[in-house]
Amino acid sequence: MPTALITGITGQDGSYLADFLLGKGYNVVGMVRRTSTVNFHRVQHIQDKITLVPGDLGDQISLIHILEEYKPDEVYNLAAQSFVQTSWNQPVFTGDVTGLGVTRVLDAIRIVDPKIRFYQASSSEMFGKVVEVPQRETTPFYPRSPYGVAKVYGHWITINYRESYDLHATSGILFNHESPRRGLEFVTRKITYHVAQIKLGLINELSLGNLDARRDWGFAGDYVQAMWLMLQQEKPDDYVVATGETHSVEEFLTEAFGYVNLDWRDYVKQDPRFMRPAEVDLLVGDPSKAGRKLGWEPSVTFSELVKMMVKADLDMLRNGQVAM
Ligand code: NAP
Ligand code: G4F
Repeated sequence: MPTALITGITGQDGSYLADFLLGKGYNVVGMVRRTSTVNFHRVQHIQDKITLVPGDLGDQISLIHILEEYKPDEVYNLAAQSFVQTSWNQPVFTGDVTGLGVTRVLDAIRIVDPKIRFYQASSSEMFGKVVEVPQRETTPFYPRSPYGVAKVYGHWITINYRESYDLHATSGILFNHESPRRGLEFVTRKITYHVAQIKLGLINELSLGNLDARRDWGFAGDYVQAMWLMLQQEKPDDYVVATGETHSVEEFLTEAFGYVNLDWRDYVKQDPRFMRPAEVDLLVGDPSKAGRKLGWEPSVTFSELVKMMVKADLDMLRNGQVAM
Protein backbone atom coordinates (compact mmCIF):
# COMPACT_ATOMS: atom_id res chain seq x y z
CA MET A 1 0.00 0.00 0.00
CA PRO A 2 1.66 3.32 -1.05
CA THR A 3 1.91 6.09 1.53
CA ALA A 4 1.16 9.74 0.73
CA LEU A 5 1.96 12.71 2.94
CA ILE A 6 -0.33 15.72 2.48
CA THR A 7 0.67 19.08 3.92
CA GLY A 8 -2.42 21.30 4.23
CA ILE A 9 -4.77 18.35 4.76
CA THR A 10 -7.16 20.51 6.82
CA GLY A 11 -7.70 22.81 3.82
CA GLN A 12 -10.11 22.50 0.91
CA ASP A 13 -7.77 20.64 -1.47
CA GLY A 14 -6.11 18.55 1.24
CA SER A 15 -9.45 17.11 2.29
CA TYR A 16 -10.51 16.26 -1.29
CA LEU A 17 -7.09 14.76 -2.03
CA ALA A 18 -7.28 12.63 1.13
CA ASP A 19 -10.72 11.32 0.03
CA PHE A 20 -9.31 10.58 -3.44
CA LEU A 21 -6.15 8.81 -2.24
CA LEU A 22 -8.06 6.68 0.29
CA GLY A 23 -10.23 5.58 -2.65
CA LYS A 24 -7.03 4.54 -4.47
CA GLY A 25 -5.92 2.42 -1.48
CA TYR A 26 -3.26 4.79 -0.13
CA ASN A 27 -2.12 5.06 3.44
CA VAL A 28 -2.76 8.80 3.99
CA VAL A 29 -0.69 10.85 6.43
CA GLY A 30 -1.66 14.49 6.93
CA MET A 31 0.51 17.16 8.49
CA VAL A 32 -1.39 19.57 10.75
CA ARG A 33 -0.12 22.68 12.48
CA ARG A 34 -0.94 23.47 16.06
CA THR A 35 -3.97 25.72 16.50
CA SER A 36 -5.70 26.80 19.72
CA THR A 37 -8.99 25.33 18.51
CA VAL A 38 -9.30 22.10 16.55
CA ASN A 39 -9.98 22.74 12.84
CA PHE A 40 -10.36 19.21 11.48
CA HIS A 41 -13.92 19.71 10.20
CA ARG A 42 -13.02 19.07 6.53
CA VAL A 43 -11.49 15.67 7.34
CA GLN A 44 -13.83 14.71 10.18
CA HIS A 45 -15.60 12.15 7.97
CA ILE A 46 -12.34 10.24 7.36
CA GLN A 47 -10.48 10.91 10.59
CA ASP A 48 -10.39 7.22 11.56
CA LYS A 49 -8.87 6.31 8.17
CA ILE A 50 -5.98 8.79 8.07
CA THR A 51 -3.03 9.63 10.32
CA LEU A 52 -2.67 13.24 11.41
CA VAL A 53 0.81 14.31 12.52
CA PRO A 54 1.96 17.65 13.94
CA GLY A 55 4.27 19.80 11.83
CA ASP A 56 4.64 23.21 10.22
CA LEU A 57 6.07 24.49 6.95
CA GLY A 58 8.04 26.97 9.04
CA ASP A 59 9.74 24.18 10.98
CA GLN A 60 12.26 22.17 8.96
CA ILE A 61 12.93 19.69 11.78
CA SER A 62 9.29 18.64 11.93
CA LEU A 63 9.32 17.99 8.17
CA ILE A 64 12.45 15.84 8.37
CA HIS A 65 11.07 13.83 11.30
CA ILE A 66 7.75 13.20 9.54
CA LEU A 67 9.50 11.90 6.41
CA GLU A 68 11.80 9.68 8.49
CA GLU A 69 8.95 8.24 10.53
CA TYR A 70 6.22 7.75 7.90
CA LYS A 71 8.41 7.08 4.81
CA PRO A 72 5.95 8.42 2.21
CA ASP A 73 6.21 7.47 -1.46
CA GLU A 74 4.54 10.74 -2.48
CA VAL A 75 4.43 14.18 -0.85
CA TYR A 76 1.73 16.68 -1.84
CA ASN A 77 2.68 20.16 -0.63
CA LEU A 78 -0.69 21.91 -0.40
CA ALA A 79 -0.02 23.94 2.75
CA ALA A 80 0.26 27.70 2.29
CA GLN A 81 -0.96 31.07 3.46
CA SER A 82 -3.35 30.89 0.52
CA PHE A 83 -5.52 34.01 0.81
CA VAL A 84 -4.30 36.68 -1.61
CA GLN A 85 -5.77 39.65 0.29
CA THR A 86 -4.03 38.63 3.54
CA SER A 87 -0.70 38.49 1.74
CA TRP A 88 -0.58 42.31 1.69
CA ASN A 89 -1.14 42.40 5.46
CA GLN A 90 1.39 39.63 6.14
CA PRO A 91 3.87 39.73 3.25
CA VAL A 92 6.85 38.36 5.17
CA PHE A 93 4.86 35.50 6.74
CA THR A 94 3.39 34.69 3.32
CA GLY A 95 6.86 34.65 1.76
CA ASP A 96 8.15 32.40 4.54
CA VAL A 97 5.34 29.81 4.47
CA THR A 98 4.11 29.92 0.87
CA GLY A 99 7.54 30.48 -0.67
CA LEU A 100 10.39 29.28 1.56
CA GLY A 101 8.19 26.51 2.99
CA VAL A 102 8.52 24.76 -0.38
CA THR A 103 12.31 24.71 -0.05
CA ARG A 104 12.00 23.27 3.45
CA VAL A 105 9.91 20.35 2.15
CA LEU A 106 12.14 19.80 -0.89
CA ASP A 107 15.29 19.86 1.18
CA ALA A 108 13.80 17.44 3.71
CA ILE A 109 13.08 15.09 0.79
CA ARG A 110 16.63 15.51 -0.54
CA ILE A 111 18.07 14.68 2.89
CA VAL A 112 15.74 11.82 3.90
CA ASP A 113 14.83 10.04 0.65
CA PRO A 114 15.33 11.66 -2.78
CA LYS A 115 13.15 8.97 -4.39
CA ILE A 116 10.01 10.48 -2.85
CA ARG A 117 7.77 12.00 -5.54
CA PHE A 118 6.85 15.64 -4.83
CA TYR A 119 3.86 17.75 -5.90
CA GLN A 120 3.94 21.54 -5.50
CA ALA A 121 0.66 23.49 -5.43
CA SER A 122 1.55 26.29 -7.82
CA SER A 123 -1.06 28.83 -8.82
CA SER A 124 -2.49 30.79 -11.72
CA GLU A 125 -1.88 33.86 -9.50
CA MET A 126 1.70 33.63 -10.82
CA PHE A 127 0.39 34.90 -14.20
CA GLY A 128 -1.10 37.97 -12.49
CA LYS A 129 -1.10 40.82 -14.99
CA VAL A 130 -1.30 38.36 -17.83
CA VAL A 131 0.99 38.68 -20.83
CA GLU A 132 -0.80 36.00 -22.86
CA VAL A 133 -4.39 34.74 -23.18
CA PRO A 134 -5.05 31.92 -22.44
CA GLN A 135 -2.24 31.18 -19.99
CA ARG A 136 -0.23 28.01 -20.52
CA GLU A 137 2.88 26.35 -19.05
CA THR A 138 5.18 28.59 -21.13
CA THR A 139 3.44 31.91 -20.34
CA PRO A 140 5.81 34.28 -18.48
CA PHE A 141 4.84 35.17 -14.91
CA TYR A 142 3.86 38.65 -13.68
CA PRO A 143 2.61 38.19 -10.10
CA ARG A 144 0.50 40.97 -8.59
CA SER A 145 0.55 40.18 -4.85
CA PRO A 146 3.02 39.01 -2.20
CA TYR A 147 1.17 35.67 -2.46
CA GLY A 148 1.75 35.50 -6.22
CA VAL A 149 5.42 36.37 -5.78
CA ALA A 150 5.83 33.66 -3.11
CA LYS A 151 4.20 31.10 -5.43
CA VAL A 152 6.61 32.04 -8.24
CA TYR A 153 9.47 31.30 -5.84
CA GLY A 154 7.89 27.96 -4.88
CA HIS A 155 7.43 27.07 -8.55
CA TRP A 156 11.02 27.81 -9.51
CA ILE A 157 12.59 26.16 -6.46
CA THR A 158 10.62 23.01 -7.40
CA ILE A 159 12.11 23.12 -10.90
CA ASN A 160 15.53 23.91 -9.45
CA TYR A 161 15.49 20.87 -7.12
CA ARG A 162 14.33 18.72 -10.05
CA GLU A 163 17.27 19.89 -12.13
CA SER A 164 19.86 20.10 -9.31
CA TYR A 165 19.13 16.83 -7.51
CA ASP A 166 17.11 14.83 -10.06
CA LEU A 167 14.08 14.79 -7.76
CA HIS A 168 10.71 13.69 -9.15
CA ALA A 169 9.37 17.18 -8.35
CA THR A 170 6.31 18.39 -10.24
CA SER A 171 4.49 21.70 -10.22
CA GLY A 172 0.77 21.88 -10.90
CA ILE A 173 -0.27 25.37 -12.00
CA LEU A 174 -3.85 25.22 -10.87
CA PHE A 175 -6.43 27.84 -11.73
CA ASN A 176 -9.12 28.72 -9.16
CA HIS A 177 -11.02 25.70 -7.94
CA GLU A 178 -13.93 25.81 -5.56
CA SER A 179 -16.35 23.58 -3.68
CA PRO A 180 -18.69 23.54 -0.70
CA ARG A 181 -15.50 23.09 1.38
CA ARG A 182 -13.99 26.37 0.15
CA GLY A 183 -12.99 28.83 2.89
CA LEU A 184 -15.64 31.48 3.61
CA GLU A 185 -13.28 34.38 2.78
CA PHE A 186 -12.87 33.45 -0.91
CA VAL A 187 -15.30 35.22 -3.23
CA THR A 188 -17.22 32.17 -4.49
CA ARG A 189 -18.01 30.72 -1.09
CA LYS A 190 -18.59 34.19 0.35
CA ILE A 191 -21.26 34.68 -2.33
CA THR A 192 -22.92 31.26 -2.02
CA TYR A 193 -23.01 31.42 1.78
CA HIS A 194 -24.53 34.91 1.70
CA VAL A 195 -27.04 33.88 -0.99
CA ALA A 196 -28.20 31.02 1.24
CA GLN A 197 -28.50 33.34 4.25
CA ILE A 198 -30.40 35.95 2.21
CA LYS A 199 -32.74 33.30 0.77
CA LEU A 200 -33.55 32.07 4.28
CA GLY A 201 -34.19 35.63 5.49
CA LEU A 202 -31.23 35.71 7.87
CA ILE A 203 -29.48 38.74 6.30
CA ASN A 204 -30.26 41.17 3.47
CA GLU A 205 -26.90 42.48 2.22
CA LEU A 206 -23.63 41.28 0.71
CA SER A 207 -20.52 43.50 0.57
CA LEU A 208 -17.99 42.77 -2.15
CA GLY A 209 -15.02 44.36 -3.89
CA ASN A 210 -14.25 44.24 -7.62
CA LEU A 211 -17.10 42.61 -9.57
CA ASP A 212 -15.30 42.81 -12.94
CA ALA A 213 -12.45 40.41 -12.10
CA ARG A 214 -12.56 37.27 -14.24
CA ARG A 215 -11.47 33.82 -13.12
CA ASP A 216 -11.28 30.32 -14.57
CA TRP A 217 -13.28 28.50 -11.87
CA GLY A 218 -13.38 24.69 -11.67
CA PHE A 219 -14.39 22.09 -9.09
CA ALA A 220 -11.75 21.14 -6.47
CA GLY A 221 -12.76 17.46 -6.58
CA ASP A 222 -11.69 17.31 -10.24
CA TYR A 223 -8.41 19.14 -9.62
CA VAL A 224 -7.03 16.77 -6.95
CA GLN A 225 -7.27 13.94 -9.47
CA ALA A 226 -4.93 15.93 -11.73
CA MET A 227 -2.42 16.26 -8.85
CA TRP A 228 -2.33 12.48 -8.43
CA LEU A 229 -2.05 11.85 -12.19
CA MET A 230 0.98 14.16 -12.32
CA LEU A 231 2.85 12.05 -9.76
CA GLN A 232 2.07 8.82 -11.65
CA GLN A 233 4.00 10.03 -14.73
CA GLU A 234 7.44 8.57 -15.36
CA LYS A 235 9.01 12.03 -15.53
CA PRO A 236 8.27 15.13 -13.45
CA ASP A 237 6.95 18.16 -15.34
CA ASP A 238 4.75 21.27 -15.02
CA TYR A 239 1.06 21.29 -15.92
CA VAL A 240 -1.67 23.90 -16.16
CA VAL A 241 -4.98 22.64 -14.74
CA ALA A 242 -8.00 24.75 -15.70
CA THR A 243 -11.38 24.60 -17.41
CA GLY A 244 -10.48 26.93 -20.31
CA GLU A 245 -13.49 29.15 -19.52
CA THR A 246 -13.50 32.49 -17.76
CA HIS A 247 -16.34 34.20 -15.86
CA SER A 248 -16.58 37.48 -13.96
CA VAL A 249 -17.52 37.84 -10.29
CA GLU A 250 -20.70 39.49 -11.60
CA GLU A 251 -21.52 36.38 -13.65
CA PHE A 252 -21.01 34.27 -10.54
CA LEU A 253 -23.43 36.55 -8.68
CA THR A 254 -26.03 36.29 -11.46
CA GLU A 255 -25.81 32.49 -11.44
CA ALA A 256 -25.86 32.13 -7.63
CA PHE A 257 -28.73 34.55 -6.95
CA GLY A 258 -30.55 33.24 -10.04
CA TYR A 259 -30.51 29.72 -8.57
CA VAL A 260 -32.71 30.93 -5.68
CA ASN A 261 -34.78 33.23 -7.97
CA LEU A 262 -33.34 36.49 -6.64
CA ASP A 263 -31.67 39.46 -8.39
CA TRP A 264 -28.18 40.18 -6.99
CA ARG A 265 -28.59 43.94 -7.67
CA ASP A 266 -31.12 44.10 -4.82
CA TYR A 267 -28.57 42.89 -2.25
CA VAL A 268 -24.96 43.54 -3.29
CA LYS A 269 -22.99 46.60 -2.12
CA GLN A 270 -19.48 47.46 -3.22
CA ASP A 271 -17.11 48.07 -0.35
CA PRO A 272 -13.59 49.50 -0.79
CA ARG A 273 -12.36 47.26 2.04
CA PHE A 274 -12.53 44.32 -0.36
CA MET A 275 -10.66 46.03 -3.23
CA ARG A 276 -7.02 44.98 -3.68
CA PRO A 277 -3.94 47.24 -4.00
CA ALA A 278 -3.16 45.44 -7.28
CA GLU A 279 -5.73 43.28 -9.05
CA VAL A 280 -5.52 40.23 -11.27
CA ASP A 281 -8.12 41.18 -13.87
CA LEU A 282 -8.34 38.11 -16.07
CA LEU A 283 -7.34 34.49 -15.70
CA VAL A 284 -8.14 31.76 -18.20
CA GLY A 285 -6.04 28.66 -18.58
CA ASP A 286 -5.18 26.37 -21.46
CA PRO A 287 -5.37 22.84 -19.99
CA SER A 288 -4.51 21.07 -23.26
CA LYS A 289 -1.18 19.65 -22.00
CA ALA A 290 -2.94 18.09 -18.98
CA GLY A 291 -5.55 16.67 -21.36
CA ARG A 292 -2.96 15.27 -23.75
CA LYS A 293 -0.40 13.90 -21.28
CA LEU A 294 -2.49 13.08 -18.20
CA GLY A 295 -5.82 12.30 -19.86
CA TRP A 296 -7.37 14.81 -17.44
CA GLU A 297 -10.45 16.90 -18.07
CA PRO A 298 -12.88 18.76 -15.81
CA SER A 299 -16.25 17.11 -15.15
CA VAL A 300 -18.20 19.97 -13.50
CA THR A 301 -19.37 23.03 -15.47
CA PHE A 302 -19.41 26.59 -14.10
CA SER A 303 -23.17 26.54 -13.70
CA GLU A 304 -23.11 23.12 -11.95
CA LEU A 305 -20.37 24.34 -9.61
CA VAL A 306 -22.31 27.44 -8.53
CA LYS A 307 -25.47 25.40 -7.96
CA MET A 308 -23.58 22.74 -6.00
CA MET A 309 -22.17 25.41 -3.68
CA VAL A 310 -25.43 27.35 -3.13
CA LYS A 311 -27.33 24.12 -2.52
CA ALA A 312 -24.73 22.90 0.00
CA ASP A 313 -24.92 26.20 1.91
CA LEU A 314 -28.72 26.13 1.92
CA ASP A 315 -28.71 22.52 3.19
CA MET A 316 -26.15 23.37 5.86
CA LEU A 317 -28.16 26.32 7.19
CA ARG A 318 -31.45 24.42 7.05
CA ASN A 319 -29.84 21.64 9.11
CA GLY A 320 -28.77 24.19 11.71
CA GLN A 321 -25.07 23.54 11.07
CA VAL A 322 -22.42 26.20 11.65
CA ALA A 323 -20.54 27.48 8.59
CA MET A 324 -16.79 26.81 8.55
P1 NAP B 1 -6.64 26.36 2.07
O1 NAP B 1 -8.03 25.80 2.13
O2 NAP B 1 -6.39 27.74 2.52
O3 NAP B 1 -5.69 25.36 2.89
C1 NAP B 1 -4.38 25.72 3.23
C2 NAP B 1 -3.80 24.67 4.15
O4 NAP B 1 -2.47 25.04 4.51
C3 NAP B 1 -4.57 24.50 5.47
O5 NAP B 1 -4.61 23.12 5.80
C4 NAP B 1 -3.69 25.25 6.45
O6 NAP B 1 -3.82 24.81 7.79
C5 NAP B 1 -2.32 24.88 5.91
N1 NAP B 1 -1.25 25.75 6.40
C6 NAP B 1 -1.18 27.09 6.36
N2 NAP B 1 -0.03 27.52 6.90
C7 NAP B 1 0.66 26.41 7.29
C8 NAP B 1 1.90 26.19 7.91
N3 NAP B 1 2.71 27.20 8.27
N4 NAP B 1 2.30 24.92 8.16
C9 NAP B 1 1.49 23.88 7.83
N5 NAP B 1 0.28 24.03 7.26
C10 NAP B 1 -0.12 25.28 6.98
O7 NAP B 1 -6.09 26.26 0.57
P2 NAP B 1 -6.59 25.35 -0.66
O8 NAP B 1 -7.60 26.10 -1.43
O9 NAP B 1 -6.89 23.98 -0.18
O10 NAP B 1 -5.28 25.33 -1.55
C11 NAP B 1 -4.29 24.31 -1.40
C12 NAP B 1 -2.99 24.80 -2.00
O11 NAP B 1 -3.18 25.06 -3.40
C13 NAP B 1 -2.45 26.09 -1.42
O12 NAP B 1 -1.04 26.02 -1.46
C14 NAP B 1 -2.93 27.16 -2.38
O13 NAP B 1 -2.09 28.28 -2.32
C15 NAP B 1 -2.83 26.41 -3.69
N6 NAP B 1 -3.74 26.82 -4.75
C16 NAP B 1 -5.08 26.88 -4.51
C17 NAP B 1 -5.95 27.20 -5.54
C18 NAP B 1 -7.43 27.26 -5.32
O14 NAP B 1 -8.12 27.83 -6.17
N7 NAP B 1 -7.95 26.66 -4.26
C19 NAP B 1 -5.44 27.45 -6.83
C20 NAP B 1 -4.06 27.35 -7.04
C21 NAP B 1 -3.22 27.01 -6.00
P3 NAP B 1 -4.97 25.43 8.77
O15 NAP B 1 -6.22 24.65 8.45
O16 NAP B 1 -4.41 25.15 10.11
O17 NAP B 1 -5.09 26.89 8.44
O1 G4F C 1 -11.77 34.27 -4.36
P1 G4F C 1 -10.58 35.14 -4.35
O2 G4F C 1 -10.13 35.65 -3.03
O3 G4F C 1 -9.45 34.27 -5.06
P2 G4F C 1 -8.06 34.65 -5.78
O4 G4F C 1 -7.54 35.94 -5.30
O5 G4F C 1 -8.27 34.50 -7.24
O6 G4F C 1 -7.10 33.50 -5.22
C1 G4F C 1 -7.52 32.15 -5.18
O7 G4F C 1 -7.18 31.53 -6.40
C2 G4F C 1 -5.77 31.46 -6.67
C3 G4F C 1 -5.61 30.78 -8.04
O8 G4F C 1 -5.65 31.76 -9.05
C4 G4F C 1 -5.11 30.67 -5.56
F1 G4F C 1 -3.79 30.54 -5.83
C5 G4F C 1 -5.32 31.36 -4.24
O9 G4F C 1 -4.76 30.57 -3.20
C6 G4F C 1 -6.83 31.48 -4.00
O10 G4F C 1 -7.36 30.18 -3.82
O11 G4F C 1 -10.78 36.38 -5.32
C7 G4F C 1 -11.20 36.22 -6.66
C8 G4F C 1 -11.54 37.58 -7.25
C9 G4F C 1 -10.46 38.65 -7.03
O12 G4F C 1 -10.25 39.34 -8.23
C10 G4F C 1 -11.05 39.58 -6.00
O13 G4F C 1 -10.61 40.93 -6.11
O14 G4F C 1 -12.71 38.07 -6.61
C11 G4F C 1 -12.53 39.45 -6.34
N1 G4F C 1 -13.40 39.84 -5.23
C12 G4F C 1 -14.39 40.77 -5.32
N2 G4F C 1 -14.97 40.93 -4.12
C13 G4F C 1 -13.35 39.38 -3.97
C14 G4F C 1 -14.34 40.07 -3.26
N3 G4F C 1 -12.56 38.43 -3.39
C15 G4F C 1 -12.79 38.17 -2.08
N4 G4F C 1 -12.04 37.21 -1.49
N5 G4F C 1 -13.73 38.84 -1.33
C16 G4F C 1 -14.54 39.81 -1.89
O15 G4F C 1 -15.38 40.39 -1.21
